[in-house]
Amino acid sequence: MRLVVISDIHIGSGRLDDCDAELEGAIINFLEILAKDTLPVELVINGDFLDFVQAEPWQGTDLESQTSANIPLCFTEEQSLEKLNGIVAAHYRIFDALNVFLSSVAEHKLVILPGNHDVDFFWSEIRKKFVEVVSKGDGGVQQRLKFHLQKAYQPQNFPGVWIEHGHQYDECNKFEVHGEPRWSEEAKPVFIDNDGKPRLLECVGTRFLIKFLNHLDAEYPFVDNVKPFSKFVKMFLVSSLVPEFGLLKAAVALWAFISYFNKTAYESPVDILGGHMEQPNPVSLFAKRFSALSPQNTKDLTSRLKRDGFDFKGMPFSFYLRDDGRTECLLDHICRNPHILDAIREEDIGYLSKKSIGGYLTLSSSYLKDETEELKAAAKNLLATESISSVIMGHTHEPVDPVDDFNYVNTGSWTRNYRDTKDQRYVRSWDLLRKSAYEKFPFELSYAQHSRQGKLILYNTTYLRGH
Ligand SMILES: [Mn+2]
Repeated sequence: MRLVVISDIHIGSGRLDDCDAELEGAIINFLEILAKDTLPVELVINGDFLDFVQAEPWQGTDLESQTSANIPLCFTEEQSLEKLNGIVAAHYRIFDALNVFLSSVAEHKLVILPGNHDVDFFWSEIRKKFVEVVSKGDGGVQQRLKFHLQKAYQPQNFPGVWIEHGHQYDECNKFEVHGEPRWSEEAKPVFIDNDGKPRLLECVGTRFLIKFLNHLDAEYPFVDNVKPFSKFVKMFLVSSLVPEFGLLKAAVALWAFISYFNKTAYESPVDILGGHMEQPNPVSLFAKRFSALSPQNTKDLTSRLKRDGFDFKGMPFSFYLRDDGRTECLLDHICRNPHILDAIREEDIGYLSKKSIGGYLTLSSSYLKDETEELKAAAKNLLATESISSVIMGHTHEPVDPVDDFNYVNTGSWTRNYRDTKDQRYVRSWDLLRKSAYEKFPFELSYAQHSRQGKLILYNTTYLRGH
């Protein structure tokens, strides 16, 4: 038996779908190769196989709700099902390839673990529909397709192997309520909302995507492809605080993110932000950012704010930028009504260079936790347990190769991801996140295998467009 582990394929549908034709082809090709393997294969898809958060429908106020105790919730089972139907329609060839894989060798097996983008697998209707689509009614195939709704999967045939998506070690994407994990059959990430409807628990990362990033993604399709999240915040989101270096919309999204942490019952924001938010004060950076708007933009924004119910109390816009308390009040209003920013036109998006951003770099250093390191630390702890000898995770989208004394791999992602190259080190702009920057986002197909000697191997091939 051969153990093959992949993760983070993010198959979606519609405008925000990361899985383009080239990627789809690569996935099908991979499954066809596995199908032909004469040795029985246990294929484990370790989370974020499908992307429900970005699959259509992703707009609409009905996608979010909360419990009577203000715990944020997102999709109902019905909404998840609508999303799944869209994904299947857009990528039926991948589901066919899974069927071919399972039906070509009678011992081939598929195990699916949910990740933070497909927590929807906790719904029974989603699992039922998935099995129906992949098995095409074949009972033998159905028996060899399993979902594992627990924190980690330890395959019976491979003692000592621990497989886990990894989001539970990521402050922004973990599923927890009042310190209790909600990621198992016994403690499902499902709660009843104010209207009595069962819905999925919404982690901070998902909330951020639904509220802000998904809207930017339409124009900048690669905003969610700079991973891990902390890297994106450091490179792009924080830059938007500096006039002419990014979108005001993005800056506001960043503010919403920070204040969201301050207002929830989650862990202290200081844990996530590294305690460096005071130097320099982000509110004053926002004030500076707003002050730098052109007179026309200021005028348009002011009238839009008035129209949307912001009470200027007879004072000019600039009055609200002179004092931190007032600026915060303005920001909170915009966060609740982000469409207000449609009133302004932003054209000049400068390059980020080491020289010209001084203050930005100060703010960004140790801004967020480094997810890749967080997961490595968790793997180290697991490996210290006697019964665990190999750890496989995903989630961060940054592949990690095993080293001699550390039998841990991260399978990265099959989506296009930004790679830092030497010549690009200090010159980047928001333009990089537009569709035209395609070639800067190669993809890497990585999969982990477990050798007979108990060592993990990570195979990867980088694909560049046209290569
Ligand atoms: Mn993930």
